[in-house]
Amino acid sequence: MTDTEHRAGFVAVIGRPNTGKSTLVNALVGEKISIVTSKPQTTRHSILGILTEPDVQIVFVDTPGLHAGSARLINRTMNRSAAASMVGADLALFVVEASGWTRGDEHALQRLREADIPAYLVVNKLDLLKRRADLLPVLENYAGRGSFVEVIPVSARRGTNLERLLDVIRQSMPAGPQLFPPDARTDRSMEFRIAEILREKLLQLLHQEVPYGLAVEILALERAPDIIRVDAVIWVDRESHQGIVVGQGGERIKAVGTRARADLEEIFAERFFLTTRVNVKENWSDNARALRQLGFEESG
Ligand SMILES: Nc1nc2c(ncn2[C@@H]2O[C@H](COP(=O)(O)OP(=O)(O)OP(=O)(O)O)[C@@H](O)[C@H]2O)c(=O)[nH]1
Ligand SMILES: [Mg+2]
Repeated sequence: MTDTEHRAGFVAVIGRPNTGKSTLVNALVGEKISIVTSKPQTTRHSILGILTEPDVQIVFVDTPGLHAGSARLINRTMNRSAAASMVGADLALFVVEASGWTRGDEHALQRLREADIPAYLVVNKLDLLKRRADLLPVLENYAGRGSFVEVIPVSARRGTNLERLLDVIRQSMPAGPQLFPPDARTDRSMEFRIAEILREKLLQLLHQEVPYGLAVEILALERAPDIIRVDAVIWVDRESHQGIVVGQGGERIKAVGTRARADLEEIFAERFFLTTRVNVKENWSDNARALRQLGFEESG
């Protein structure tokens, strides 16, 4: 293979929930592709983030955090989606946190072993280590836990060491033509991304058990010359959550709309007009038909 040969490939970004996978994909691609919150199980679908450079195209697959416990159908669907993303991937980034190796990491690592693809161990949230001297023992301890090509410490949030990570990924991509058009950033529709941004704001503004019972569906998207009109439904899985999401005098739902609109206008460089309402769909997260309607793949 000569240096001038074009390379392209898929990189599955996997790990337990909340390690910073989506933050990392957004930082590597240079655009907000995937939503980020402080709550585990934020990402529910596999989402492509595409980085196109003159000589290489890297297709990152952000995935739902792998987790044990498959009480509800949505959890089984999320885990299956993450595992499926490793099939056919050229490379995996196994993302853990610098602050400690957990049982959740061990569980996720087992799924990686089953996939049998080359993996880099990405030790994220480096910025949270109090002393630099703490890093080396952490890296040594982690390296022996699996068979990784290399261990790379980063801070996805601060952008630390991401160039180094990108360099090794570039080198690992197989020779081949572009897999997506050069201007593509993701495989997801505008509707999907709008629903996700709304869900991000809801997750950020809600606490305890409510967030896990939320889903957002876009009923209509109309492109007028100077504005995009969006009609969205927020589904909750029990009656008592409806009022919590709406908030007193509609305050919370209004804040969600305002924050979502600000993000959308930045991402898409268009003006948005959002209409949202909150409806109840009892127990949707354990219902195959409801999951299919909400765009969950392979939820049989
Ligand atoms: N301090 C610090 N926080 C980070 C870093 N990267 C991500 N975070 C935070 O970690 C939390 C989880 O980030 P996400 O990117 O949503 O994590 P995820 O792995 O995609 O989570 P799931 O989608 O739930 O699996 C958020 O509060 C992020 O801001 C980092 O490098 N440093
Ligand atoms: Mg995520």
